[in-house]
Amino acid sequence: MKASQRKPLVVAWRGEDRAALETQARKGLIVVRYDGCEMEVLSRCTAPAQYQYAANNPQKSTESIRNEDELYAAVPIGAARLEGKLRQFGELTVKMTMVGRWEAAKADVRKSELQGAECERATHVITGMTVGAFTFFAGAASEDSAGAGVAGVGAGAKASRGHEELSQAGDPSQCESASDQDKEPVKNCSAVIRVEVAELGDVQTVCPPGTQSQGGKCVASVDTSCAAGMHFQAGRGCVANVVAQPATPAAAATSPPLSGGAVGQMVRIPAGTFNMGSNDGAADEKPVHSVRVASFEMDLTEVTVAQYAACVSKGGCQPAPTTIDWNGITDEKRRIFSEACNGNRSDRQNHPVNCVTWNQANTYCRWAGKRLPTEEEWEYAARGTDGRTYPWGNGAPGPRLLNACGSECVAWARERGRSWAAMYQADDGWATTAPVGSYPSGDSPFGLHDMAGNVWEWTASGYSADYSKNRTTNAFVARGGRWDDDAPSYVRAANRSGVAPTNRGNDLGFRCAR
Ligand SMILES: [Ca+2]
Ligand SMILES: [Ca+2]
Repeated sequence: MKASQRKPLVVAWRGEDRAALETQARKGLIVVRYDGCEMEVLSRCTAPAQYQYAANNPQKSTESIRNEDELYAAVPIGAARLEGKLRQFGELTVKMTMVGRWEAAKADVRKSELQGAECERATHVITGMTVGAFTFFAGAASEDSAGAGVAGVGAGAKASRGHEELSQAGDPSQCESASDQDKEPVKNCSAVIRVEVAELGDVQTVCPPGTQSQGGKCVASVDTSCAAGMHFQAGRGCVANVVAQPATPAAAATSPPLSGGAVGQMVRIPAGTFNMGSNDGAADEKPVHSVRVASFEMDLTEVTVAQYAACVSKGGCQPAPTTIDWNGITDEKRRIFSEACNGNRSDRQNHPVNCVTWNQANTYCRWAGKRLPTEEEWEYAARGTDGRTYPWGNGAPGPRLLNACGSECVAWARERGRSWAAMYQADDGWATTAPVGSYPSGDSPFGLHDMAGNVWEWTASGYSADYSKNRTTNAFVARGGRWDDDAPSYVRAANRSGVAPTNRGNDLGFRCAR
């Protein structure tokens, strides 16, 4: 199942079926039978947990669907019924105002824990639901207002083909009164727009010899073919034949005097052209497009607690925060998970600094005579030119390749009353962050450490809903996945996350470029 199909929009559902989700959510975890295209709610089967509501300030978003691939990725449930409308109108559009999310207190439910009737047919539980108001219509986004209903206008090849409402729920004007302090969705703005599903814990994909399960699909265990200029190395995948020597500290002498001096070893990344993005991932990774990146240098590792402290002691940076924060965070979450902030931990000097805002990351890089990398530079540095999925190649993530959520992290979460899923059924040695460079088998083709996992990394680039859209400055792109990720898709080199610049996550750090 593709990553996008784990977070399907449910805007094509019948109104009463969506309303049933709202009702059911107040009773307990929703159990479903889901095959990627059809979802059946098993209302008589229950899972032993509840949802908690996490509110945010109203957030507007528009999603455009222009071909069948996008249709099946965005609205997998009911997509077959919509193919005709898509052909007729050329485009389907979802306009959303989101005010919050129901979050399951427990995500890794095992089939044996289910109670009630029909549970033997269950495949997934719903672990999250985005709520608010939406309009789903056939036609382009621009045809929703002034030109609505006017067919055949325009002289160009892309003449307007009109507008037809397909479904609608909630009242966007009611959503305006929502805030991140809400304990539950505001009236008339509580429609379920998108659900997130997790496979039941003991459903396993059985794969033929020579392949392994990856996000529910069987893929070749090891791909030994490499692009020109690279060779295959057991345990590492394709690596560049020549890896440039790290820049010497002397090279930093040419940096502007703003700098506190070169901090952290850097690797020279040669200029190159690569295919950025992915057709297998989320909508924001599309379209795949060719990008030419000029030569630059990238920090070998994520910026560490000790490196950041050097900037603080010289007056260039504020102390690293010791709490997490983002819009809509609950007091309970802040209390439990701030523990994983490294800034004040003398035993974590060689761990990545985390819980820092975008501005704090940007300030540090400038102080060091560097800058944050663009997301183009970041993705190129992570995957090189051969189209590989992960920094190490195409093999599934495992406990020697990266620091993600293995059995150690599930146990850590359990001690804190949380039920988390594992990316792999093994112990990778570090429950939260790991010392930088602990997983050299997972290095990128240029020898960079931890380009998958450990902490997400801030980039200089504003987020866009996909590569054809304009970028915003309300959110910056973070890359690479993190220590608490439970699905391989999150640590793919093409995966993107748009993060508000003031967010401080215990799974979010950075590295610098120049
Ligand atoms: Ca781990
Ligand atoms: Ca990382």
